[in-house]
Amino acid sequence: MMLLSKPASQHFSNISTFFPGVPLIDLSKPDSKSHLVKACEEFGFFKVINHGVPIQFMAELESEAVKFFSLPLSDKQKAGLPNPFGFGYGNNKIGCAGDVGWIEYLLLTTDTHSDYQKFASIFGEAAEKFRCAVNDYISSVKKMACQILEMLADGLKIQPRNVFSKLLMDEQSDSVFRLNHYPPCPECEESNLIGFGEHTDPQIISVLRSNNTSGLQISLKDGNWISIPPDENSFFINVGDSLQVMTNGRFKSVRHRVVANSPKSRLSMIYFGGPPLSEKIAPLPSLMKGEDSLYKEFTWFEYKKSACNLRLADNRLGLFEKI
Ligand code: GA4
Repeated sequence: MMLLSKPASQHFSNISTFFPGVPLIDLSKPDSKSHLVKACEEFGFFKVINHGVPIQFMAELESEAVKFFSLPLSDKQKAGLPNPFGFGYGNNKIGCAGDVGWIEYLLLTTDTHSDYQKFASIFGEAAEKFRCAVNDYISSVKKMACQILEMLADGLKIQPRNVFSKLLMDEQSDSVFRLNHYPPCPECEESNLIGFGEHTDPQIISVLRSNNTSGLQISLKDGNWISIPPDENSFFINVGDSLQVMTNGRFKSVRHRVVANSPKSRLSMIYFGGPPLSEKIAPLPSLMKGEDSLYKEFTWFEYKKSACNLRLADNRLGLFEKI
């Protein structure tokens, strides 16, 4: 991988080893709804098991991703430069405001048919295998994300139960998918090298699966950072900024980051379930019970556009909070 500059070492305080208290949700259990609501309120983050996504889809996509990231740089760059509204390959640079990380990645829309020309230009004949692996994986993970969102609506006792999930199911849904590769950096082991800097996800819900390499950390309400033990057979779910707004701050979008000082490669795949660009993002009246909205009204397009010009660590929702 080409680095723009020598990796900067960062000094973090209060990082525990692995944190045992991350909520674990068994999606096959009927009583999970209340646990889900509690996890979204307390952490904005949880791990799910018995998720119904075939392990074979996870393994196949991982193997296609490993093949992609093993290609010569010039081939990977055929995907074009990434932008938050589309497809592309990125190396070290994240977003448009100057953030960097020890990472290379592929950003994809969730409509693999419209991206097919780009796949074909990278993979030639192997393009269809890659596209199918992405497609199978996204379809299955999206279904699980919708199931979680419907259980959350039930847990919050609001109707209709597809009030959140319909936004992901909408044909115009602006969801994104990304494959992240954090190469090993043996000489950086002591330095807490930043793979992906701290941020919250702008969308409604994010579904992350990684290989068995550590690196993911989340920030607790008290500001302490904790490391999340990897688990290649489970998924980690993040509440995004949009869900925080729709619940008028009851659910918290979780601040997270990836440190990349592992002797092993970390590979993650993340589905970001977002609303249509024209959707108004505002607290649901059924959740307000007489309270005032904490946010000014905005569309997903306006939020996404403003996010592009800010640094990764910035509080993007700050611009839309009522004073
Ligand atoms: C974080 C979540 C997703 O990975 C992403 C990221 C996007 C990008 O990589 O282009 C952003 C980042 C993410 C938040 C703020 C902006 C946009 C980089 C950045 C500095 C694809 C997304 O939707 O928002």
